Amino acid sequence: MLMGTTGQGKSATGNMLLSKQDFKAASTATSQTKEPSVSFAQFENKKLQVVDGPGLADTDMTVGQDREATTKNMSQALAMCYGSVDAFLFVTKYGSRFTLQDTAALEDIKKIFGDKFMEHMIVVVTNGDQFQDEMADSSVSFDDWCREQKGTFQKLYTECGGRFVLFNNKEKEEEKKNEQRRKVVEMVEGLTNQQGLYTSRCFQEAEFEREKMILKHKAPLLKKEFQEKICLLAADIDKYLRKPSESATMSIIVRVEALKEEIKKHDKGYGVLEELLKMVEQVESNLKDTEEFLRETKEIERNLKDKEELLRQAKETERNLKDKEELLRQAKETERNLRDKEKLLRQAMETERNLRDNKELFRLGKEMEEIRVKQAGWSFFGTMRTIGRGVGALVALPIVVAASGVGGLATGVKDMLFD
Ligand SMILES: Nc1nc2c(ncn2[C@@H]2O[C@H](COP(=O)(O)OP(=O)(O)O)[C@@H](O)[C@H]2O)c(=O)[nH]1
Ligand SMILES: [Mg+2]
Repeated sequence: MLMGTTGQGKSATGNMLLSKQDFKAASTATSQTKEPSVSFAQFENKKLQVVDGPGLADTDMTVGQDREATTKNMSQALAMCYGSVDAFLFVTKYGSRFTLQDTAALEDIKKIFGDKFMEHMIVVVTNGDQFQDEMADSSVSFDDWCREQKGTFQKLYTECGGRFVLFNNKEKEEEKKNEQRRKVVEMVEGLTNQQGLYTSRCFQEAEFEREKMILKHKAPLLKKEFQEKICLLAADIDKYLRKPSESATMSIIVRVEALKEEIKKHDKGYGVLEELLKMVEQVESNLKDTEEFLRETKEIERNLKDKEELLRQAKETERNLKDKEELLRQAKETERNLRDKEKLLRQAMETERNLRDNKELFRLGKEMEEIRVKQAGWSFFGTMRTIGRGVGALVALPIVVAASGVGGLATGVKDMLFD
């Protein structure tokens, strides 16, 4: 499977290997073949199957706009190999140096295909004609030159076990063409014998890192999108805090939860969008803090009102008490007055009684006087009667009638005097 950034000579290399022009080689780096294509050929009794892998535009790989599509194309290319690859031919042009773009592209390809990728990689350095021209006057071989390289190139050379091949796609001599074809085929065979095949299982094992890489490249866009949503949410929370209501709280809570869920869905547990999740959680925690603060303020307000009410009641009680004291004082005064009146009454009654007693005494006195006067009269006539009775007894019975007449006369006189 051929791979690498656009314009490095993938299609030309594929055509050279197959000895036919099945892959469309572009003359400019701008025209690219993004879709993979496959072709077969016979080379020295060996059946060759070559997949012209998806062209990774430099811009794609460095800016990382569409890793998802690239991965899709890669997996499509893998399917074209029936799920197993003998070798990945990473194509890079001699003379253009091993650029940062190449490094970035390779890093992403490694993530797409996983750990086993490097074990199955061969670096094909195209523009062999240019190399030969430059080295024409020196005895430096391609291998010598590779070993002399520094930096990322050297790192890559070591990493893939020195599997570097120089390729001249402009070669005209058939023997030289076959020679370079043979070199690549032998290297692939050696690799397969040593490492086995790269299979779709290896691809599956790389899924986690691949998805994470895709997400990482999508992250800036996603972050921008979510940051806008978070800003809107924060603005709405601010509005809500100025005029809190139960329905607004509910709607904000629902939105916070939905946003968290959406971020988690995109993150798929890779932690790439962790930062966004933290932002939403921060907004959520601010909301909770403010709500708590508002609740506390309301409670303080309520307590204050309660206290004010208590104070008011206490004052009223005090006022009532004073009123009662006044009433009590008045009652006592009334009682005192009553008692005074009672005393006066009692005195009046006593005076009356005394008066009555005096009157009685006076009456009794008078009566006694009268009795005394009567008694005095009675005693005179009694004496007279006794004398009369004595005289009568002495007089003879014949004069009893005359004596009784005198007695009756005396009694009639007495009754007339005292009744
Ligand atoms: N001189 C020279 N040009 C080459 C070589 N290989 C490819 N090219 C040219 O480089 C350009 C890009 O090649 P192409 O195969 O389309 O690159 P791809 O985008 O990787 O498929 C084309 O104009 C090719 O003719 C080479 O070995 N020597
Ligand atoms: Mg191409």
